[in-house]
Amino acid sequence: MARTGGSAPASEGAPARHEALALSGQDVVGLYRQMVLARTLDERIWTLNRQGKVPIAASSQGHEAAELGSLLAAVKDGGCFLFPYYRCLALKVSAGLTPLQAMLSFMGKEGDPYSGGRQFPLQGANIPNGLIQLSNVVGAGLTQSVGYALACRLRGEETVVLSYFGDGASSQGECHEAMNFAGVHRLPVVFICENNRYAISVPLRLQMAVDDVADRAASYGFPGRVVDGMDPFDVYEATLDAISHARSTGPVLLEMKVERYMPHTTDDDDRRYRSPEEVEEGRSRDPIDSLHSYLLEVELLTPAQDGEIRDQARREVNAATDDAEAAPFPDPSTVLDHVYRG
Ligand SMILES: Cc1ncc(C[n+]2csc(CCOP(=O)(O)OP(=O)(O)O)c2C)c(N)n1
Ligand SMILES: [Mg+2]
Repeated sequence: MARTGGSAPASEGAPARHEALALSGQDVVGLYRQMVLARTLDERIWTLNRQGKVPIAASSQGHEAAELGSLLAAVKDGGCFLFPYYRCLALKVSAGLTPLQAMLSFMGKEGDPYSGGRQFPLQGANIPNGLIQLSNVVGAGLTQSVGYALACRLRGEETVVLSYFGDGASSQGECHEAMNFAGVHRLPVVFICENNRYAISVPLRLQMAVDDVADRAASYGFPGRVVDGMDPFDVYEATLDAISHARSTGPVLLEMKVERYMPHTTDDDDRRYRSPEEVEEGRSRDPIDSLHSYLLEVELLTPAQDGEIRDQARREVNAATDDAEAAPFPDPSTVLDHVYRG
């Protein structure tokens, strides 16, 4: 008997959960494939940090269902633009960035498509894949994404902007400014808060006096909804709905409750502020395990196919690691290229 969890199949007689959402078997297996690849890459990056080859990384382990369920909705819609934040590795590699491009960026190598090895990893504009994350200043992406949505409106485009941020960012002044402005002008933005209950070491109860970030939406005049961010189907359904509302009516705030499996970044030691039991409890609801069980139960996946998906992810990540290690660092004589000097 497969484990029931966030992605539990429908009961006897009812359509399977993905069918009820008009998703094909290929869609769901594709989602699983993306999750496995993102996790494999993320784990490798962490190992490379410990070997001294990656200076710093923020992990999306535990956030995959929130990032990839919402990305699937954006892809199905076909008219979205993404403003991720620094934790969105899974989102970025599934939105079109290759594992090699990601690895070059994490190692600070010449071919880094974002900044040629000069910036925090995966940070900057990646226009071919419809991604902008200009900095890791917490909350700054929110106002930028709202400005982008306003520009789309002025140009007469139908684009909906998906703006990702953390629970800690929701306590920043820029979050208020962005949501207030978006609410006043009914801009086509879906605000996606990946609430992992921590801002580095600061727990949620010291960041805000209410339980749900989603409650704040009411004060900006638009809907807010709490979503189980460990369940890709709930995430997909809520995001698709929110995109449609954003395009026709105005902003929506989705609060995805997620787990952060790793420390804040590779520079952090989370044993100083949370118990191993708390992390273990979160791991018992791993979105990859739940989707795996679901796929076996609805017979969209066999153990052999699963093995092939995992081998394929390992091969891709191995090749990306080898190629990025062999790539040169930027030529020191180019250090001031693309730098604004006034
Ligand atoms: C304006 C600003 N203040 C502080 C920091 C340092 N900082 C980096 S990440 C972070 C925590 C953000 O937490 P949250 O928004 O919940 O995102 P998470 O990392 O948990 O996904 C802080 C305080 C920063 N980068 N920018
Ligand atoms: Mg957080």
